[in-house]
Amino acid sequence: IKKRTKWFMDARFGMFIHWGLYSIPACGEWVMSQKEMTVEEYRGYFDQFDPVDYNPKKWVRLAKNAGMKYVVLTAKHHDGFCLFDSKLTDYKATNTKAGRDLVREFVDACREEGLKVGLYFSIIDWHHPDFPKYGDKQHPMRNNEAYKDEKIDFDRYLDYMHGQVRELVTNYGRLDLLWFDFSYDDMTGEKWRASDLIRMVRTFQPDVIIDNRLEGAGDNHGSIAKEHPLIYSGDFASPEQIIPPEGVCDEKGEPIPWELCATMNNHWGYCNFDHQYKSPQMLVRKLVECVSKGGNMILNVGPDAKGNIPTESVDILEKVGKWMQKNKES
Ligand code: JFZ
Repeated sequence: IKKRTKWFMDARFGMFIHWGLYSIPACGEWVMSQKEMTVEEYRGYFDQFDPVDYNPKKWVRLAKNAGMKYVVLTAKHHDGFCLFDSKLTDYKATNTKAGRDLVREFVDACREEGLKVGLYFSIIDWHHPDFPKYGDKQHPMRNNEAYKDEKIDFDRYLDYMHGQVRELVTNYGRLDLLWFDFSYDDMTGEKWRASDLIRMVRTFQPDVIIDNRLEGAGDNHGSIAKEHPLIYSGDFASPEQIIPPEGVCDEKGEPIPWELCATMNNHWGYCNFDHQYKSPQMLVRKLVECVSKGGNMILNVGPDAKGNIPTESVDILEKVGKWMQKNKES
């Protein structure tokens, strides 16, 4: 097991935060794709975005009091909207009513509270003109005949995507974790020029730990468990929602780092009609099960459009925190 994953293996419990323009329609982060919205239609949320209650210190303190040791925020999700001040696009928080780099404040808050900092970055981008549309499995315009014969320059998209990752790894000091999401179909690492991407990341952030989703997602762990992992195989496996019954092992049967990503209800992004929250008891049991099998759990919250974590989630995290406090090693 690589040395850089030590803190991660010790940390065991983190907070995932899915937050962006999709918090406004309040029905999950896939709304643009689910409702097959055009870039123009979706732009309405960009014009509306005004997170008056954004206070990442509050989020980070909540995480810390729940016993979490790291926090990962969606710097950019599939919709392409950037919470950070990318020089490569106008489609960013800086140009909304928020008027500032929201990732910067998040990173500062984590450091101030002494938690490790992670950024989620979607390699999928439904806003960029050079991203494949018609016939793609999940693009909002996948069924729109108007895009059938459209010529795109995918390399131009990749230059843009790599450029944004470069901004993230050079403009915010030392990052602890990068969470790329995700390869699908035949979009394996090479199609994203993932070897170059990771080499670039490593020149600036030799110790950052990286998930395994440049190679796949869900059940497909990619080459991380193989004898000769690819350079972009990542530092940890990222099973989703379901705890692997035996943990995650490599080909020789040796355990490898992994992290269950789980959300409290049934959505990642804020959803105002999803009240199906797991109980604090169930979440503690899940965490204990992950840890007993050598894994981490990253538990998701979806703040609303103003920047407030739903009260249900706050309540659950406070109860989890009480259990952590009572049972922590002295
Ligand atoms: C991905 C995102 O699409 C989703 O919005 C969220 O950010 C989540 C943490 O990650 O969701 C996936 C991606 C791939 C699989 C499942 C969920 N998969 O292949 O099983």
